[in-house]
Amino acid sequence: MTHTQALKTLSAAAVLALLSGCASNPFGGPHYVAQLQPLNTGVTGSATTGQATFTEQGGALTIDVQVKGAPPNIEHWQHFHGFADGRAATCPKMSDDPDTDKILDLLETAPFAGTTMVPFIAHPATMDIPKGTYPKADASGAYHYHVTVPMAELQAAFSKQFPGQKLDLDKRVVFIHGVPGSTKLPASVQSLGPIPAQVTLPIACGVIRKAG
Ligand SMILES: [Cu+2]
Repeated sequence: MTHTQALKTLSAAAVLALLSGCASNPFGGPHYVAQLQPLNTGVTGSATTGQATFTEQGGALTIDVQVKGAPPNIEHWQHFHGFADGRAATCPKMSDDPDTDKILDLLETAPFAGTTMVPFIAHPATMDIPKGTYPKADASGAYHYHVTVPMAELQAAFSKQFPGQKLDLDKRVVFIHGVPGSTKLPASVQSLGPIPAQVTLPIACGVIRKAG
């Protein structure tokens, strides 16, 4: 490639990066995208949508999550979920609800999506799912989460929690959770241990796919 060709390629990539509107890496390592589709709209009364991107560059992983249509003015738990046995996770559909409450709770996602793995909190490598700081939606139900974490640190924390497993982003799914604490839910709606079902109720899911 000549110098001029290289410059042209670089500028085209830079334009694409600007057009895509996220912190992408025109020159760097792998890039992954999850398109978030709404779940439990019957409870939220709105369609929670958005996009999560994962960009590896220079030994760091940048996690960027843009959400709209979420229940406003509350914190939203968000993680990637997956299987610790190498299986690829998928997003459940509302029709996969095994009981008759028409609500897909966290435990009912497990056969499709596995377990909660990495929290998208202020410091993901702490792996502190219950106590981490999650983003809060604004009055319109939107938020933007953006964090860069050293890849080695996150991988080490992950392998400690899930021995023998790698991050394997393209086998994971992103979940957004959370409805207001005042939301009435039937007793059939289950949660994780003592955590209220309103906190863990899935409101959007997206399969993470490797992008070109
Ligand atoms: Cu989750």
